[in-house]
Amino acid sequence: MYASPASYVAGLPRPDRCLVMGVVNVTPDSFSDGGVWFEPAAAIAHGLFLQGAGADLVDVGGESTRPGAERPSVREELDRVLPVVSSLSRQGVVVSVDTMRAEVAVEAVRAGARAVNDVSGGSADAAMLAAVAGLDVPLIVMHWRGHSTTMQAKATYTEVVSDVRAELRARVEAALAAGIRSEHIAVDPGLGFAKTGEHNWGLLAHLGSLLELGFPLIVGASRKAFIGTLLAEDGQTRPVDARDHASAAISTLAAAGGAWCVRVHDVPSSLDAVKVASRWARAAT
Ligand code: PMM
Repeated sequence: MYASPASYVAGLPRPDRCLVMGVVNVTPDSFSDGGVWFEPAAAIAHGLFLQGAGADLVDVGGESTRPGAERPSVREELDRVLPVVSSLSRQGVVVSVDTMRAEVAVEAVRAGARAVNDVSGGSADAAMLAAVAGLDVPLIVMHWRGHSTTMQAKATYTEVVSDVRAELRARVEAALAAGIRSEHIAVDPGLGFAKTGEHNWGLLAHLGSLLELGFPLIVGASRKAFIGTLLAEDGQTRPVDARDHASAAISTLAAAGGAWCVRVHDVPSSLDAVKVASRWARAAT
């Protein structure tokens, strides 16, 4: 059950366990926390809170990827993320910027971001991979098939695990060809992006197959709809704000399955979870 210990991404923290990435969505409409951290001061305070709670890194995003979401303009996205990235970075928080736009990635790294988290794996903006190569920072390459307005129509697979693995491999090869160093790449199955709940569970249950790509693996399950469906009672989906225990359970299993990092909204529960997984794995060796 226990895959080899989490590998490292150059330039990011290296605790002796799976990393915990806390999420700050500076958006009016993200499904998990939309609108709550939309004002810069609130987003900054939340980022500091997540760091204080033990987050190894804090992911700042200005574009909602909820199914059906409309995209903000580049200017709007920059205005959302830059003040937050720069303030958190100045205060010692390790920040990744969650963006599909090269221009936003470049400006965010100039403002202090230490990594780029592109949910499109460099597919949405033809300039992204070369830009990240030029910045010489880590890139999270997520599996993605299209923007939020169209993605659920693309949730068809011959076999989800091998299809996602092959598509991720192609994106990693594109990243390497663009000049991104291999020690700067992490991969992500993109739970919920052009995927049904069934697909998400299949991917979680086969993280080992994704580890075969040979890159650190990040898992972003926190508060997603498939958890709400699992925990539904009397036909009522479990509300977003009551999915953190299950999210932490997934963090435990992901860490035990060899994940390098989990991307979560509630940091304390997942930090405890990955500590348990790490201690358990040590006892098993
Ligand atoms: N999910 C969301 C946004 N960004 N980034 C990565 N690397 N992996 C994810 O699974 C992911 C992501 C959407 O969820 P949110 O609205 O809670 O941020």
